[in-house]
Amino acid sequence: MSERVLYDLVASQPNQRFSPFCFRVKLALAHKDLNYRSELVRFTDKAKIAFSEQKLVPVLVDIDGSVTSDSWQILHVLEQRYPQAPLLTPGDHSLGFVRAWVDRSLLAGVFKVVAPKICDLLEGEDQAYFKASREQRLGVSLEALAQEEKKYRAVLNATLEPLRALLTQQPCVSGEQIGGADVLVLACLLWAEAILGTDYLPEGDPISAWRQRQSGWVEKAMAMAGQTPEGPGPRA
Ligand SMILES: N[C@@H](CCC(=O)N[C@@H](CS)C(=O)NCC(=O)O)C(=O)O
Repeated sequence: MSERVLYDLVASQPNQRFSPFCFRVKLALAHKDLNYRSELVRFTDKAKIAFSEQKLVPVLVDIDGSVTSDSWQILHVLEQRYPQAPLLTPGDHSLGFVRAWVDRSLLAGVFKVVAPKICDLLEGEDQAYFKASREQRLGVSLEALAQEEKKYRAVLNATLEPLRALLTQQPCVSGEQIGGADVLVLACLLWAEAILGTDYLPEGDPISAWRQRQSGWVEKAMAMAGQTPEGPGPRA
């Protein structure tokens, strides 16, 4: 038996940790009360996670030394090994739709607003790598995205509409209690919040009320990760 370690993305300061995929794992570990140590990985620090035989974080090394990468895989591994405080319902495949919406619509919507600001938080080779790789992926320059920020904020707001409608009907994304869908959505919105601050949502938005109800969970996750509450956004 040894310690549990989460490899988490970091910008240029130790509190600048905003990866939505890493937030998924931090939220799940907090929910299940599983302690761990954070190992910080910069964008170009690929050597640090070479043992996982791929190039992305999160990577989780569990206390038995087993290595899992990919947040979705990690959520399933944690659920199987640590069924306390369950997040996934056996046989319920509807979470796949939430994952697809988050991965294809919500993440993309947030990304177009935050990407230029993330670039500003990076330095040196990390900044150059981020700019080149993201511009190639999007087919547009980060400067062009920044110029259209208002438009992309409006697109993000419209993308959030189904979530908004759902949260006027029920207290959690998963229903009465938090579950895997809350992890996927909250992790993505914590990314937005870390970069944009909390006021990226319109006043009185039911999504903000749901986010507020998750404050205890988020604070616990941040504390367990050794992350200061301020984060890198306008509040830092
Ligand atoms: N499908 C993966 C995606 C992980 C991913 O894209 N991680 C980003 C951080 S948010 C990363 O490691 N980026 C490093 C890079 O772009 O080289 C998951 O769910 O974990």
